Amino acid sequence: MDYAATGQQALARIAEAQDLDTLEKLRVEFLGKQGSISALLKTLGAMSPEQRQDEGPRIHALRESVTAALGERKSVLESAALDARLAAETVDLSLPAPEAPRGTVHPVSQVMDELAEIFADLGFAVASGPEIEDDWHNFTALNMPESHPARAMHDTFYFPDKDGQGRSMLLRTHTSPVQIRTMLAQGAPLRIIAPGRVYRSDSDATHTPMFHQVEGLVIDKGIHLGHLKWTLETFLKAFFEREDIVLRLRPSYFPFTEPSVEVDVGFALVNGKRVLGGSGDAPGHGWMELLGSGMVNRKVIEFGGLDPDEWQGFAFGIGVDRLAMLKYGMDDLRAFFDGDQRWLAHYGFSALDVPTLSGGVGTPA
Ligand code: 2U9
Repeated sequence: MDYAATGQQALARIAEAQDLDTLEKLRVEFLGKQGSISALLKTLGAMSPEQRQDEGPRIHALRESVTAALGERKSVLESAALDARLAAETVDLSLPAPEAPRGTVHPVSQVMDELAEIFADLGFAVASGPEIEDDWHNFTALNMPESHPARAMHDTFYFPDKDGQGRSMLLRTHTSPVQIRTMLAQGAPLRIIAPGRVYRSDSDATHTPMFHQVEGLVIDKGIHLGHLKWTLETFLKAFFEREDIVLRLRPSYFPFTEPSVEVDVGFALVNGKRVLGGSGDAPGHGWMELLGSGMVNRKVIEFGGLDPDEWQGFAFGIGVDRLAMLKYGMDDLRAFFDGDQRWLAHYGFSALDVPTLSGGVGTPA
């Protein structure tokens, strides 16, 4: 049989194909299951061995030349198609870019940034430490002995194993161990705040098992309650962006401070809502308990590796979540940790609005 003529015809038609669809049809026509060259290959089975030896190589050569021609034509047509697309399609650089989804800064992070900014201005550094603590740093060094109720299993999350020194491991119940670690590592004088997550076995509308605190510690010579009161007043005025913040100090008790004071802030009732500012004793006003503080207990100064006859200090602790609620008007603490996108979009802050003192610290949502 004259395979050469068949081959020439096929190659000519392949060379003439003007698009990839036509080329694919030709491939099926020649090499598909029912294709003409496939049919020729099938005839080999019915041939005598001599005939097959003669015709086999010619049929295979025909198939190979057609296969090669299809491949070459395909790449020519593909690059022509690409050239045509490149020539026809243009990118309009003047179009606005599509909106990228934008997250928000969580109010807790925002308030922590505001606190760091305000206290930096007062000369305080930000200190941090582990959230998994041992009971010495979390309790013993803070003058909370073995018998202290806060150590009980129903208040504190313990790990089943002890550390290498046989100390119980737990999720820190306050950020105070950070101050102990900083005193031991850096000595005195010291001005630090320790913001961060803390954990207590507590859960209801106003308590979550994890919440945020900021604690402050000043250690220096001749420090007294006057320094504490001025620092808190200056901080609260900057944070709430009001000059008329009035403090009331009440005697209290904490194991780590002596004397200890509870700090109340005066508020007014405006349309049934509490607005900080003014004396709580004024008509229509009241006092709101806001934070705890005191002069650092001598024993705690000793646990921090310092001589309490030489060094004195004051310390305070505040709930950051509570501060955020008071300043930005949320009423349910639990929503802080639900991760609801709508809540975050409503109460969140733009990452581009970094709190600054000159800008009034709080930035518009
Ligand atoms: C060292 C010495 C003393 C930190 C203090 C408080 C008082 C306090 C609470 C406020 C609300 C915890 O978040 S809260 O539940 N804190 O009342 N914290 S004095 O005293 C320290 C800390 C570290 C070395």
